[in-house]
Amino acid sequence: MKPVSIAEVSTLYHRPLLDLVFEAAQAHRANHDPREVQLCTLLSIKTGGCPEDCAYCPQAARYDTGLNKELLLQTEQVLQAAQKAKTAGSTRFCMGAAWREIPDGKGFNRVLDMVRGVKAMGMEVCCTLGMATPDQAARMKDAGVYAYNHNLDTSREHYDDIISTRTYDDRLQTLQAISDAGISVCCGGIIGMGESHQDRIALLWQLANLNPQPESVPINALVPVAGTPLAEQEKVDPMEWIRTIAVARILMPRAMVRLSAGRMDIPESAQAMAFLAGANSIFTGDKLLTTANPDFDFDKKLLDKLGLHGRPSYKADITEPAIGGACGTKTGGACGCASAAAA
Ligand code: SAM
Ligand code: DTB
Ligand code: SF4
Repeated sequence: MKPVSIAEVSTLYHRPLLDLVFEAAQAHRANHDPREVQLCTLLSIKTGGCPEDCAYCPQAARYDTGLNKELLLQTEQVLQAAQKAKTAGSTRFCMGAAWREIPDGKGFNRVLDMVRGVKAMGMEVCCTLGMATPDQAARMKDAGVYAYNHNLDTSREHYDDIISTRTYDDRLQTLQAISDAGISVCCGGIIGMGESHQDRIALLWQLANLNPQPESVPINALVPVAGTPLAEQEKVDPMEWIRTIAVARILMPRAMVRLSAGRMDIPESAQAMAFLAGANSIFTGDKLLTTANPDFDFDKKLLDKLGLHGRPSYKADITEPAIGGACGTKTGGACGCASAAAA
């Protein structure tokens, strides 16, 4: 992928919204089945008590958010939750821990057991456990971790206003270790933390220039939690959320662009527009890690209304026949392109 300049990202970002959505929809249809949405479910396997100071996070020990701390769950509890998610149609299970970095020892060994168990169910396994070393990344790969989520969160310039206990370069190093181990990188950010448009542009620019580009890009809208320094932030304007999604789709055409935190406050019609603008993945189930998310039933109805359906697990690994037409799609005509349908 040719590097993109920050000026190019800025020009894209500032385009009239509907032009941007139209172009993003074309990029989406040229690279994905536009009817398909990846359904992922999160579980917090170790909750709260985190030593970091991420200003948005209800799990940071230093903020009084009223959260009940929980030690690392037992493998059996996790496998039960994964089975429930699978039964509800989810194909990726993501385990999150409120750790600064992965601690070597019993805890990590137990997480690797969880990974093996979830993988055996046929689900894609994702982990988000904080910073990881190359050796830990290799062990996760061996156990069957498919993707690792580690977000840049915001621009390099805005980062220091949000987190002081680890650096932007620490994050880039973990991403490198993950991708070197052959694990798929899931990396995105949060909007609505008081950042400028320029900060969003810089974040999107940084994500698009990761090498390789992330396989999935979670776009979170801040969930302001009482007790955190960002508790009083104004809610993100859904049109700005859609703009960010559209730019992510155009810059990272092959990635899964995920509607992540914040959907509870975003009207259904705006979520529909986000799918048009190229989003093709959501978190399902009534809880994210510690905060609320639309329940399975709400999302099922939403997808039905829009004519969307779930994406099978491990689809990226299945070699698809080159059935694309002039538009470059591999959707066998699902894009609506006459040349693809005829091919
Ligand atoms: N402790 C690990 C870490 O920081 O990498 C893993 C879990 S952490 C909660 C994963 C991501 O959740 C963060 O990087 C952030 O992007 C997102 N997140 C956390 N709290 C949020 C909030 N209140 N609103 C939106 N996104 C949030
Ligand atoms: C991501 O980017 N968003 C998810 C997932 N990766 C781990 C987490 C959102 C957490 C929102 C706050 C909470 O529920 O604690
Ligand atoms: Fe800890 Fe992760 Fe929350 Fe930061 S985002 S405080 S590292 S759990």
